[in-house]
Amino acid sequence: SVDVVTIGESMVLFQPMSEGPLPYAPLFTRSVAGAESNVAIGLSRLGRKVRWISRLGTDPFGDMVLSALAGEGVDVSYAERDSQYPTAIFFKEFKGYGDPNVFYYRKASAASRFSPNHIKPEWFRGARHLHVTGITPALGPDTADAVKEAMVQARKQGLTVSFDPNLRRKLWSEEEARRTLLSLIPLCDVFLPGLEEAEFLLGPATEEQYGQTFREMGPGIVVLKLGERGAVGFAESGAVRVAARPVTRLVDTVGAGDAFAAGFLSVYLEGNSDREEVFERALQTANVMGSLTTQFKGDWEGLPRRDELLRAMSGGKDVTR
Ligand code: KDG
Repeated sequence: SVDVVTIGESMVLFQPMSEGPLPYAPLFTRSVAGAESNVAIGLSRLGRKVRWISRLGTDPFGDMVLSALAGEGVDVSYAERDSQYPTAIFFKEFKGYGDPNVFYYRKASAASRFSPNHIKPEWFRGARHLHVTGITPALGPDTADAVKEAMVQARKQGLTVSFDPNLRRKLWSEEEARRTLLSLIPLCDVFLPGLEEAEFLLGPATEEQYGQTFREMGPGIVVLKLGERGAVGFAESGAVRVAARPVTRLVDTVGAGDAFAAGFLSVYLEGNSDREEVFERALQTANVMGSLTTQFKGDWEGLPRRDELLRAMSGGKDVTR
């Protein structure tokens, strides 16, 4: 049995070895990334059993995605292959500061063909929690319905559900994004937007108003990610605010939100997150995870194992030799 099931597209990722404009980047390293599999890897490294599900082409890149995730201890046995549509790829472009640019080649990918009839009850059997994001609904004609179906089926089987809106403006129109993301919030127990995403969804308001409004839509827990200001969480017991862990060398911000989600969920799964000290520790863990992963190139390569996380959280030093 598994702790967490997550569903969403993973792609082969090409990262230029040099900084600067992509047309002049001659050499690339190759990795695998996708918001949901980033979360899966984060949780797996912290000792949780995670199942990742997506659709991949029957191409060599599909093999690559599977072996990368399996190598991180993630259960990939329910991933599906499609001989008609390929595995997606994407590129990052490092400008030497802040967020890298991202270029997707994922239209008509195998995962963009996800539809509600692909979602199977056995995916969730014996599991405790489902994590999904707002990327999948943006991918294809039936993917929003597929995500909704997954959330409904998971809840029917008693799983709790977390939802990260992960707004990707390159993938869909603002109106469609807003309408679809808002429609999924009532189906989750834990909602994890960034401050900008909250504003995108609800318009200008205070952090407290965002927390309250989203909670009124359904989720018992709402966590607003505030970047370098940390995070504020809203639950039955009230609001908890935690400061960010300072980032000592910012290399690649992509994947920080996924690391945050993995950190939060790793504590949430312990139970009792309605207790203030557990909720606070979940937020602190999330923050530290987010900051650790921005210090390395790649979405997830810099994610810590449990002992590394505990050391980072206690401010201890690594023993390296
Ligand atoms: O959260 C990180 C993701 O954005 C990245 O891995 C690529 O899944 C991806 C996406 O759709 O943007």
